Amino acid sequence: MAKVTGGELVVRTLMKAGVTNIFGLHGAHLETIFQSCLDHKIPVTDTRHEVAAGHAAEGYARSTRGLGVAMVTAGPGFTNVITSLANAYLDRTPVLYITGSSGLSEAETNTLQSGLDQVAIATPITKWAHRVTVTQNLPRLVAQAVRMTTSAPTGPVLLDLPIDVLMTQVDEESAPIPENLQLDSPAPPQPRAVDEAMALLKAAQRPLIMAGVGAYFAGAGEELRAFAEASGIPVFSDFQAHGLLPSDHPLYGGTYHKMADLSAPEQRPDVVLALGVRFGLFTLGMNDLVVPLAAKIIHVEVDAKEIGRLRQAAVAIVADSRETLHALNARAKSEKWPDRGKWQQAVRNAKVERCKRMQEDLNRTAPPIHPLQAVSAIVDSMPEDTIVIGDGAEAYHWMNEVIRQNKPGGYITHGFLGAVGMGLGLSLGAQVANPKRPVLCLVGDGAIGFTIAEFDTMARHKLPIVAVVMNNHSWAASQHFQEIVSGKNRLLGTELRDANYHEVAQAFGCFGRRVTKIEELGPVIKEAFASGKPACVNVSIDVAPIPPEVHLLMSRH
Ligand SMILES: Cc1ncc(C[n+]2csc(CCOP(=O)(O)OP(=O)(O)O)c2C)c(N)n1
Repeated sequence: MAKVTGGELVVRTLMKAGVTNIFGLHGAHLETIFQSCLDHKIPVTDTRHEVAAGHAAEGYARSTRGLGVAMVTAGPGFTNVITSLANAYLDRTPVLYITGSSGLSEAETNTLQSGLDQVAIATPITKWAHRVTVTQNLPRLVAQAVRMTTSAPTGPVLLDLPIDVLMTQVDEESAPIPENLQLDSPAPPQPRAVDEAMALLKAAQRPLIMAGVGAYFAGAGEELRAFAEASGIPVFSDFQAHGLLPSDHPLYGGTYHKMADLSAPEQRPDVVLALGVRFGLFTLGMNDLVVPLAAKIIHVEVDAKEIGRLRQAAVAIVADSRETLHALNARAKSEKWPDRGKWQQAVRNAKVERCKRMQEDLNRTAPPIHPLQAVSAIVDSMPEDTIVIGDGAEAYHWMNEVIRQNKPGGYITHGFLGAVGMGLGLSLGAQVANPKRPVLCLVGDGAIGFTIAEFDTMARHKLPIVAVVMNNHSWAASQHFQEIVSGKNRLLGTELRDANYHEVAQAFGCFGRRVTKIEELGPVIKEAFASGKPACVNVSIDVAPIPPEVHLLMSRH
């Protein structure tokens, strides 16, 4: 009978789950897994810091709606990836984290990279964290981990694999690889709830659809478009659901924050169909600027605990967003919908007015470059279908004003953890998952410092990501918060030095360029993409302007 290592069983099970890429950083504890990846030609994108491997697995999952896998070694490898675990947990991103750990036979011996109960540490920030103690159990438990990670509500799982469990050789027949690793069973809505939702939407004067992260992960784009067009109801979205309806679609209003522009009493939405929406930070919490307190909410969510979290639901539907839209569409065709022309026009006018308010900033001719000018030039000169990763803080709030997307999964930015510094890692995963799509990472000069060595990972793995540093010599969101809350003369720990970040990228073999004049920016972005290399474009921008969305967020304090 053929003998196999535990590491081989892990890799065979992952392959059965359809895994074709793994992100990680080597450690002796993982050696058998690395060797099996070599044997089976499973590419491992090896990063310079474990947090980047974790974020890369998140970027892979978020850009594909599929499973991401990260592997990190025992002890410091594990502690380094914790920010990614927490990020994936709060965002419900389907990532399987594999961590090595010291051998079972060496328990409590102060051996290398040991002494931590990794499962206990990971438990509150995962759907499930488990230590495998018997080699033959690896296929069954890896399969269970994959099923838990990828089923609704999705979320991270951590498997802790002791080195001796991985190195032990067992008869392959004693550990068969399970079937049905990726379950595809989205929950349909109750017909009665669909009737109630339909009645509310038809009777509404100013209904809106909010497409959330759940709508994106459900793959609800086509059904969403069909329902919006049949009912004439305008759509707003969160970042992750951006592109479910193309940005230039006449019924697309923008990201959630822009709903705050519908502030006049005669413009406030009265019924909201919230598809896979998680109320909180991006709907401005308890504040009613985005979703009026008086609005009736039809809340469709796979996770019952999201319903009623911040807003009572007039109709609660614990179901998959695509399935629910499918049921609504089946009814929508035979319904006679009220004329929504005036309401649609009001939503379009709000968009036009917002653009007009920005025009003066866009027209600036003298340096320094206004951040809005910078993001606008970037969007105008990046190739079609570019996946945009937004990091920093104010940087991506500026991007929110101008981004245009025609496909979903092309705009990935902060979730509830608000983890500054995750951008380059997310970009690695997005680029590996989408080798034919250009990837642009917009990043603050503070954020770039967290994982700047990942330019090396990009160069070694030939991942032609274009990183654009919005260089304002400042942790700008922090600086502006200090200025507003504590006073302009009360700055501490929020200023940075100007630095040649592009030269760091060059040192790793990437394309690098500094831009100080707005007219140079578009051509340099084009040049960076055309170079076919990873790139860093270091743009000097004005620190003073505050994005309108950040004003809105800060006005709550
Ligand atoms: C890991 C982490 N550390 C600190 C913070 C607090 N924080 C929020 S915004 C911000 C400033 C970000 O500065 P930068 O990356 O330069 O982007 P900018 O705001 O200038 O666009 C900081 C430090 C955070 N959210 N995450």
